[in-house]
Amino acid sequence: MLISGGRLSPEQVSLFNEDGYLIIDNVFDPADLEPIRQDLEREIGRKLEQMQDDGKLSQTYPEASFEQRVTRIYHDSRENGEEVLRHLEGARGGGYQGRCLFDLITHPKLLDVVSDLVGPEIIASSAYRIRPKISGVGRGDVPWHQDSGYFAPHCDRHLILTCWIPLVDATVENGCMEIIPKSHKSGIFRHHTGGNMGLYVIKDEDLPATQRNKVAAECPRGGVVLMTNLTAHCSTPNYSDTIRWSLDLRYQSADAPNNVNLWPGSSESDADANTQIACYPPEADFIVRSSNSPESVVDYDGFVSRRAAYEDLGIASPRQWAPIS
Ligand SMILES: O=C(O)CCC(=O)C(=O)O
Repeated sequence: MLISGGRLSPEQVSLFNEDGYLIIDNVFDPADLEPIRQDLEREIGRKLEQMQDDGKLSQTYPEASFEQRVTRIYHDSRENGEEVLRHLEGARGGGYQGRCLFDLITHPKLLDVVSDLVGPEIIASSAYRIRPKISGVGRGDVPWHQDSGYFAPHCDRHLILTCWIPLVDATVENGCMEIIPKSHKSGIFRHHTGGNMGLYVIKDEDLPATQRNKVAAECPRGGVVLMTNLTAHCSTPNYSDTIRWSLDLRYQSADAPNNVNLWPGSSESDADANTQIACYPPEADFIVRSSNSPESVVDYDGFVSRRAAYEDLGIASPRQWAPIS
């Protein structure tokens, strides 16, 4: 589906509300994604040189493409591949945090679309991820879940919008997501711990009967998959011989619970408040668009320092589930 004038039409907003997801093929010009792609390539190069200097690997495959290089490292040594992936992925404040990432998170074209669903006061919610899904390696396969399975229960009734952005065309072959339309209308499903890579998982028998209507969320480079936090989705194996690079970014209204005014670790009461209030307390939320208080919009340095402040805090995940049996 396409947008015109960079904004969602009222019909597209209704479709999103009805189905719990929407795939827009043309949010970005493919060229808009070049800076982050090139910066990730440079970051991978730097990391591999450092690992080579540390004597961890002899081959760094500088001639390999963005879609191939980390695969070669991974297939030579799982341990080295994991180290590179962890370096990039980002969780609890870590991972790749180049300016090009910030520029993408705050890209006006993306925020225009986000504002059509979330409203004009936009907070980039804490949990964003970079996902290089390597062919033939199951670590990138994500079991059925709702993002709210990870968020605090009091946030189930708020919209936390996922913007899933492929850096290459995402297809069934290279492991795009699958989505169950309208699943966001049934509240939170029971999750369990112990899915692939320790992720939360909804068992098949706990998924709604409409799972038979699941759709493959194929999306071209330049497009964005928009989803609610209650939309059930999973991510399928990569059967291609290239890496399926994507980012998932999240946004919410400033009216939804958040931790933008809390500086973690400054006092015990802050930490308590943080745990009770934010939708995903382990990581930092930050304001990316505001007409009410434009001065509160974070700049790149503010983004990096807020993320860093949460990095080693070890704040517990706000939602706990029983182990899978
Ligand atoms: O990128 C993927 O393969 C999975 C993404 C996902 O599950 C999510 O964004 O919640």
